[in-house]
Amino acid sequence: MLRRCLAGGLALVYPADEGAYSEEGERSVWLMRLRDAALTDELLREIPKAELHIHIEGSLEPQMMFEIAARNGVRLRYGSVREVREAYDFADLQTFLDLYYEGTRVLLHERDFYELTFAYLQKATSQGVRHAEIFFDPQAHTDRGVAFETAITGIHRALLDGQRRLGVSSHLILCFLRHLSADEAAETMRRALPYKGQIVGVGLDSSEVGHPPEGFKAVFEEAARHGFHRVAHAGEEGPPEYIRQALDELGAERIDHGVRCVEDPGLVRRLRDEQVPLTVCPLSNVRLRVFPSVEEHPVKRMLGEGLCVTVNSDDPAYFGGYVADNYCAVRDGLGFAREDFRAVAENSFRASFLGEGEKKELLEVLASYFET
Ligand code: ES4
Ligand code: ZN
Repeated sequence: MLRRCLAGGLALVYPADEGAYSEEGERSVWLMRLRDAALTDELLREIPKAELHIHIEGSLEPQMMFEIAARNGVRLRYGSVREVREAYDFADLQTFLDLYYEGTRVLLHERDFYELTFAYLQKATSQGVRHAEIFFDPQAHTDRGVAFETAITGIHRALLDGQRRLGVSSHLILCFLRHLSADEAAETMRRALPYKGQIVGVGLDSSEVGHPPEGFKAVFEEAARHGFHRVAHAGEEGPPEYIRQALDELGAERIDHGVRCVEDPGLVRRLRDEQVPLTVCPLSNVRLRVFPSVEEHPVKRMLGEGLCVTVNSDDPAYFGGYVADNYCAVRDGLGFAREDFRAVAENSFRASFLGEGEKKELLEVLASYFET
């Protein structure tokens, strides 16, 4: 089907590799995509958007990893930035996480967390991010002897400066590491309480398979009692059942990833009917081999099914791109059109934990961007 072109010239784009055809009975039909020539990288960067799925520790660029390691006297197992990048060839989520936790070892002082966070906000604002809801993994730091206070104070100070100097608003979401115990999550919740005013919600991340959401029911209930929003990674590598558990047992208001919902039509219906936001991260899913390529990623189908999809970066330093780079990837790989980008950007503000007034303001900025 030809897509309506609202903004100028159309270009025919043929798939880059010969494998990208669909089988229709006996016939092989080349998929030809119409690409809106006006959808330049620059235009996609300029779309006002919220980023709702970004792990701050996953924004640690190799360059910064080396700088901070040097000043903190931390020995890395790589000799150069190039060697680090070469190591970023992941077989799955776990092989990535092993390197991700290794990278966090350089972060020792408040200043390190500040610089990491402010650098992310600079990069994000250069890609059109007006509001960011940022995950952090306190247990990745407290388990190494770095105080909860050190991490959150550095991050929070950068968030305040981001608002003041860059005009980007932000919220912080504390993630529990699901490969650790529920008791350790509860202890982390207790440590967070003195900083309640600096944290908008709790999440659940790390190694998914074998660590179902239901194990964290009690700590999510405790978080809810304290007024925290709740989100959870589910259906990234784990089965659709984990998405159901995240909703029913944890009271998750958004599902991070959620892409394996496509295997379960009943669940897709539910997610659509309830308009549960899904924070999808296409480049992450390809790098971690959840899907073989962006061309085969279901995000366009999910949007077409009426799901509340947002597009995000996850761990941008490790997965080859920030949020607008993910927008470019779905343009190139899946033929995302102008109205698709408008939908995901609108969803990003609607699905955020901003107040209704702030959402309305940002949705108006977005509307005027698309209408001029
Ligand atoms: C993560 Cl991609 C991903 N999945 C689960 N947990 C994570 N922590 C950081 N990145
Ligand atoms: Zn994630």
